[in-house]
Amino acid sequence: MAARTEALESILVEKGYVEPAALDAIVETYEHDVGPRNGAKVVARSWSDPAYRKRLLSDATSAIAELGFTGRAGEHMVALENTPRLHHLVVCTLCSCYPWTVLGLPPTWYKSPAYRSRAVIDPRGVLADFGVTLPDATRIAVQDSTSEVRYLVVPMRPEGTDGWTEDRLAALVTRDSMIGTGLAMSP
Ligand SMILES: [Co+2]
Repeated sequence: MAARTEALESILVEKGYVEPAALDAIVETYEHDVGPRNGAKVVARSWSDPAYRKRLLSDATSAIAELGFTGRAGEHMVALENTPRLHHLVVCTLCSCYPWTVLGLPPTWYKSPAYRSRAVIDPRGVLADFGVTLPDATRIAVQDSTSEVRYLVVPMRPEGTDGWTEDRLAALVTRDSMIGTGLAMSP
């Protein structure tokens, strides 16, 4: 499918029907504007509002829809909360299933065979590649996405953010922290 898509894209570009820059712009939009910012708002709300957090953890699809984020690849969402004892890392071992409505389009590495296999075999090694070192006591749970269920990781709220507004908090929530390959930024 990937080869077919690439072949189709190169023909369309060759014939002048699409601009590679336009395709890049669409991907950029999903990566930087539409996607992860949505997820960051969900995470910031869950950090600020205990009742919302409870709804998010029990029925993520509805809780995310409350903020207006619905659509393709977001129909069956599950939110997983990271804690000092348990860290969730999301992968799609089969292909590249990803929660578009909250995170946008998946980054290239998420689709790579290396990430998809190593995340399962050596999650700590993968985290180290991303610059994340967790205490030995923290268990890592690798979550395999499917086209049916897609995951949003709720990273731990950083220290020193008491009383922060949701907007300020959301700015600390990176895309990778919602996949589990990163942590939320420190203020
Ligand atoms: Co998949």
